[in-house]
Amino acid sequence: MATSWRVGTGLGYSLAHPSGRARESGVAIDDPDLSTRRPAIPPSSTIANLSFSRVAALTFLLAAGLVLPACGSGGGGSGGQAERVEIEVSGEAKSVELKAPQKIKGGLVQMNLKNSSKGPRDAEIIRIEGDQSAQDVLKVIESQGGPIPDWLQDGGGVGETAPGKTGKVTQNVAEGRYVLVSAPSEDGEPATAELQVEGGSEGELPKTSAEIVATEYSFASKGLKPGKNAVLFKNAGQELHHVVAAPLLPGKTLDDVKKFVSEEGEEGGGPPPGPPPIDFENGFTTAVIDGGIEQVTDLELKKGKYAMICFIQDRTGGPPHVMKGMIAEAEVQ
Ligand SMILES: [Cu+2]
Repeated sequence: MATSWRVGTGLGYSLAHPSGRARESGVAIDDPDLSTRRPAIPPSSTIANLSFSRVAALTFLLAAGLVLPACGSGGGGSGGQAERVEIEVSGEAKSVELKAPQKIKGGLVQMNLKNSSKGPRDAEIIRIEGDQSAQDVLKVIESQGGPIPDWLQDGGGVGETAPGKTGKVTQNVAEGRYVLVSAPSEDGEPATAELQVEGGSEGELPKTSAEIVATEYSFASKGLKPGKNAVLFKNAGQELHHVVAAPLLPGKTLDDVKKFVSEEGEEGGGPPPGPPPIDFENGFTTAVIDGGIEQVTDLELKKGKYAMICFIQDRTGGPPHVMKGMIAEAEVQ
């Protein structure tokens, strides 16, 4: 996924790939007719754009992803007994090489994504209920605003991680066959790997004081502090969701971000006029997760206000959730 805040269509992959797959007609936020239109993702060369794209890409994956049984949240578990899964990505901007185990024990799992590549990368997992291939998964991800088939379940994994860093996520992972997807930071093909998850013991997620809860079509957050946070990201809705977030620049408001996003999604549009109202460099994205899934992820945050956005579409297809109002402010204090 390239990184930018482009409003892509649904599953982040489109966003991540500004090269054109994702470009079509634009759609404005609050457009009453959006159910039949798709947002455009104009390619742009700015860092900001990159961020958006990336987010989108991740989103997609997540959406497809995990349908794990949710386990008790806020339990007293330390996560200490979680099965550790080490994933490493390398490669230049347009390419991704993915190193990951082919088989892991499920239940409570801590996934560590070491990013040895030149750009931001994610590692999202999707459970496959049929005999579909990784290519079939990518096809869904590339479909703009198309339906998300029922054979794609759960979601999860590690959101966008900066080069040289290791991203960490803890969640319960159901038994089954998974596809692991990592998208490039620029236009290019994502890398995929098959992952077999065998039964393990579900456990309680590590306790956190910070959380972000997604539903249709809104976010609620609390306890976010400057610096490193362990954050519970929970999907309390029915549809797939992710979080793409970035700090508001000084003097900018959520309305400015809404305007920016809808302009970016406009038909035939190149980058919107004027600088983006958000600080893409300090943004973050989570993996895409299905309703009932939750995970604890480490996020590095700055004091101030963030805009949180979801770019995933409904399972029945349609515009990215931001077009249905899934954009909210988070306070980091
Ligand atoms: Cu959503």
